[in-house]
Amino acid sequence: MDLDCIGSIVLAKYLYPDHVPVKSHLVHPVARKLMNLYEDRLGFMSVADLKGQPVSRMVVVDTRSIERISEYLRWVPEVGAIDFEVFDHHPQDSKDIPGALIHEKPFGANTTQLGLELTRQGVFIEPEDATIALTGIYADTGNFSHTNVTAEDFEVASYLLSRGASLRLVKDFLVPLKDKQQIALFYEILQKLYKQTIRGHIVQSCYMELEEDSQGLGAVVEQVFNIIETDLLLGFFFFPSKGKLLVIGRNSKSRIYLNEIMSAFGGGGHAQAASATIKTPDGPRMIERIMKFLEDMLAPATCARHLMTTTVNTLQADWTLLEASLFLEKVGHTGAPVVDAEGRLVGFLTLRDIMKGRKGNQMHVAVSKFMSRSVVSAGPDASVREVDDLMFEHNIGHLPVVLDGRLAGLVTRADLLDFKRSDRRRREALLEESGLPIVEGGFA
Ligand SMILES: [Mn+2]
Repeated sequence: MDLDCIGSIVLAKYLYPDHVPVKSHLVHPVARKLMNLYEDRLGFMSVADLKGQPVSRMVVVDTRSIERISEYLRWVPEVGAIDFEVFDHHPQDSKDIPGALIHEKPFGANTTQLGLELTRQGVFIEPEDATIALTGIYADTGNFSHTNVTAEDFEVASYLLSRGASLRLVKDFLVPLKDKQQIALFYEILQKLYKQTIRGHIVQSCYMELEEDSQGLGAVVEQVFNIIETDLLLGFFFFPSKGKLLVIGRNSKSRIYLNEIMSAFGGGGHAQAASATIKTPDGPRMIERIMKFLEDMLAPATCARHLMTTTVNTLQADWTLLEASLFLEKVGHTGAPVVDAEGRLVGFLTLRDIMKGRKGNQMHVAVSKFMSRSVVSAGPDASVREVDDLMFEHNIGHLPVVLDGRLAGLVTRADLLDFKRSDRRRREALLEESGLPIVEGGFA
């Protein structure tokens, strides 16, 4: 629904007072401001509200294509029983709604056709509706500057002004050229989206070749991201004349860090929104490499269960400090989790705790008296990042992993460092293998 479409709807309501306007799920970005202000007044029902409703007539405005109204027919039980009446200013098309009564007038704006009918019938139009309709005419005629403008467009505009349309509001609803380019891009991206599932994540991407670096590409990608359903959205914009590929990404999953993925080839940003600029003479080839890299990066995340040792040397709560001390010496540890007879984690005892007992001559006392009881632990599914944060925040060298209260394993600082080191090496090797060069970073 663009401005001319909404203008047409508002006037169609006068011609067909017993009909109900139905809102498309795709509102043109250019019409959003007007919709925000007038949505209540327009009194739309949603396409979903049509579900199971017996529909006998549909009045279609600003399009005559059956494809463009398919969303409206999805829930209607008997499409064959519907009488269609169409008001359009586009030329005939092979996708015309079959059997429809079509009113076709080649006016600059479609709103003009409905407005002309109202002037003939002498119908009284409210000032707010006149404003909405006039906005539609201004939008589709390029402020009366396009070559499609007809005398009727002026005639209806004049009538709407006389009915109290506000030119100040009309001007406010129309957007400048820069935004128009963005809107065109927005629609092109929507058309070109390619959907795939990578390791269980929905990834939508599009590829476009552009001549000029267009300002606000990030904002356009953002708009697309807001209306589609996806985990990841990647916009690839290749500038052949500049030998440059711009990658703009958006992400809705909390466990995916897009900034880390982008930083691998010189980009950056945030976990949810990041971008990179890569010098390359061959955009499509570079994208292949990036997607391969992405597939590896989206591998199921390493978590505590992968880092931990499952054969943990544990202490029993009822052992004496002396027994515990001898045991730790034997296994060469500086501390160990303490479990009860059922294997439940009840505390943690370190050599430092034992020192205290030794100083106080209490080596015969039970471990449970000297152990710390508030043990920091993690679940088996805790991410590497969470494990890292816990160990750093609490300044601990051992992190017990607990499942249903029972000790399932133990992550040590050495386990964590080993993992980080090998993970870094793995990424570096992958990058080298993929041939992704590092040039300049960027935010979008
Ligand atoms: Mn139109």
